[in-house]
Amino acid sequence: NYAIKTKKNPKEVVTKNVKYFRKQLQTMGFSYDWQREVNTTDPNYYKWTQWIFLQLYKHGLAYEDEISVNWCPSCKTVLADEEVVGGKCDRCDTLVERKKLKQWVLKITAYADKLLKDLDLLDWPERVKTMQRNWIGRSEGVDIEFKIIGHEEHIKVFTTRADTIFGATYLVLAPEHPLIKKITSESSSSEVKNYIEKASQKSDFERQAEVKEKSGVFTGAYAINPANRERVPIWVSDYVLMSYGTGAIMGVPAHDERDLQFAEQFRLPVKEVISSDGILINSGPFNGTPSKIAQEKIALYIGGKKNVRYKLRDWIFSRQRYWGEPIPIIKCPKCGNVPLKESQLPLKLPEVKKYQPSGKNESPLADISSWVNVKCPKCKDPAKREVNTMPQWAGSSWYFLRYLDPKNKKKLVDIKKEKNWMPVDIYIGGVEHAVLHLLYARFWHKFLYDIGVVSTLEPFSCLINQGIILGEDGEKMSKSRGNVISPDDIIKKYGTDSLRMYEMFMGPLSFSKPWGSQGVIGIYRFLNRVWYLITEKNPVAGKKSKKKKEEKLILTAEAKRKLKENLKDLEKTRHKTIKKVTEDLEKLHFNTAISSLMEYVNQLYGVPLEKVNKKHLESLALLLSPFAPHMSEELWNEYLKHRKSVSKEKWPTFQSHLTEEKNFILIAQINGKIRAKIKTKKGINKAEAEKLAKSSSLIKKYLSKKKIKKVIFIRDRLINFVV
Ligand code: ANZ
Ligand code: ZN
Repeated sequence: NYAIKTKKNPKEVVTKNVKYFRKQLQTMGFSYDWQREVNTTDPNYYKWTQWIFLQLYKHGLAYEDEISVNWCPSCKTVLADEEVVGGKCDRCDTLVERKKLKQWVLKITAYADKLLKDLDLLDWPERVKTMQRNWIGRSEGVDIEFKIIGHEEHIKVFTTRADTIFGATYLVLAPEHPLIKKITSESSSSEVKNYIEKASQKSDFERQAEVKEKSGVFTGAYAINPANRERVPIWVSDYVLMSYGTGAIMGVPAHDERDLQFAEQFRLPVKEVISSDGILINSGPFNGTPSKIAQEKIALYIGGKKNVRYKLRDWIFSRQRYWGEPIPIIKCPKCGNVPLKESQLPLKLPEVKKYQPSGKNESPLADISSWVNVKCPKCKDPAKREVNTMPQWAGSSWYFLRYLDPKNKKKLVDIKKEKNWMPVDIYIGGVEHAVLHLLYARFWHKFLYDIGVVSTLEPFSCLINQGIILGEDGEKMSKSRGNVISPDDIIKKYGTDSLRMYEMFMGPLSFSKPWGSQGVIGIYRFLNRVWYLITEKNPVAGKKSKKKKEEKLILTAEAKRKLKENLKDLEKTRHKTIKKVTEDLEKLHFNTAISSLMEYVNQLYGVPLEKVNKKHLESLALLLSPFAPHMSEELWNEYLKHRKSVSKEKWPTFQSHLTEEKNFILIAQINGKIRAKIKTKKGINKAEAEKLAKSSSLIKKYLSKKKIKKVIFIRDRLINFVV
């Protein structure tokens, strides 16, 4: 889209952007292994994307279908259901239209059950799992047949509420239902035809919208309700979708909101069949049966067939773009679709001058006759290449596997390497991927598992949705709002380490939070404090400060004792800080880890510099290194005089007995109200705590002339006098 808009060749645009991204990532000091860089638009990479497509094809999971699809008139391409957000194109916000086109489709529905069940194996945010569950939309129900009066055929409906069948007062067919033509009476036919015509212009999204006004038309035909043998009219309405269930429903207006709206609009009878306490009424032999039980019984009574239905649709995989992986299929007038041989991969995207969409429902590749016209590999007669390309989701559905073995020419990934690395331990990404990339990648992975390419059922064991950084005004950053903070500017002013560390300090990783200019400055100052602490204590050779000699400390005995105590305390803080930062990092609680580093530095500033042991400064530099790697490296090598890079050093360790707090604050209450807080030793018993509290003047005054009825004691926490 960007290339078309700016009239630049997409290949040049991508090359330039990759270079720019790489530079930005390197500036940030991220610890990526650049030898494993992959590029989904590189033929050496997409050879394997095409290879996966061929395997899907061979297993009957890639097929062509003439279907009604989402069409973006601005992008001039077909979109997957997942790319249509609120009825609009996810990329350009244009209202999506419906078109009937022949498309490649991937049979993700064959994996619906596995995709649903295996969500239980994942340590993912509950809301993402819920989104996937709803998107897959499994429903257990019953298919029921209604005999059409005067015709041989039956209308099959899908219902999750067979218990309500005695209240089914009409049937509704989706406008695309194949039986409509056959059963519509002559007097209704032109009206029905008009209605179908209009409905075909609406997208499924519009049709599902919660509108009060329902539309519909009577076919003139009737069916028999199999439960009570009553005659029910057959209607057509677009609130019933052809793509779900059987494309036909039984209308039960008394117990379904949409059916009620429809019935009221068209004055159809409303018949209550379940009482307010869930017992069947007006239901012949089932009167008095609880609704849940009746569901099973009625299904049996009318010969309904139990069925499981999914909302999930197959994945429309063709795009009418130039820039995408070519689909490795040759279309022969005689042999039909003929897949390329694996040895013919990669099928390279031809370099072209014109890459704008033609607007003729096909990719611009169709115009490159030298590329399109080939011989059929089977019969050698003239044939044509498939001209549609794959969607942008293809290459990203398996890229994490290629990182493990990026240069392998023989295989997508070596199985030993795959076994060693997979699954991905932590995957951090935005929630907007919930039913797109994260579902597609799981589908492909499960397929690769089934054909023995990978050894794990799931690709990503733990998922974390990071929050987004908002503008200072608390709104999403956008050019039009003028609230965009450029990382490049921040880096110029305060350095990469300040930027990194501030982003980690802003709050929990999963929260969205506004940028704060003062916040970056705060971190910048903190880093300066660390810098001076270490460089003053350890000036580089040659610059030895004279100050040090002049400042001889003369201390009283009391001050000496105090200093000794402070230094002891400081050593404990060192161990506590190591523990806190280590554990917080593992939990990705960066902000609290940084807070503890700040407290540590404050305490270090509380004792004279020359009394600070070097091990404090070393621990500090090591603990700081994941947050501020550039500055830590400089301190580690230049001032603390170590040879190895700080990133190659061992992580500091702590001794647990030094991290344990010996004291605690005893909360003393009278009738549940806090009256005093007393610092004391951990582990004291009830009698000791009572004695201590009673000796406090704050408590004494509340207890005088009062009778103590009860004393509640919680170890190492509180004591409460009920008076
Ligand atoms: C009668 C009934 C009575 C229903 C009642 C619901 C409540 P889920 O859970 O979403 O699967 N339905 C079936 N196919 C449909 C289609 N193609 N287009 C629109 N609606 C369709 O819901 C299943 C219910 O959705 C089915 O059960 C059917 O309405 C409706 F008190 O049948 B029910
Ligand atoms: Zn678009």
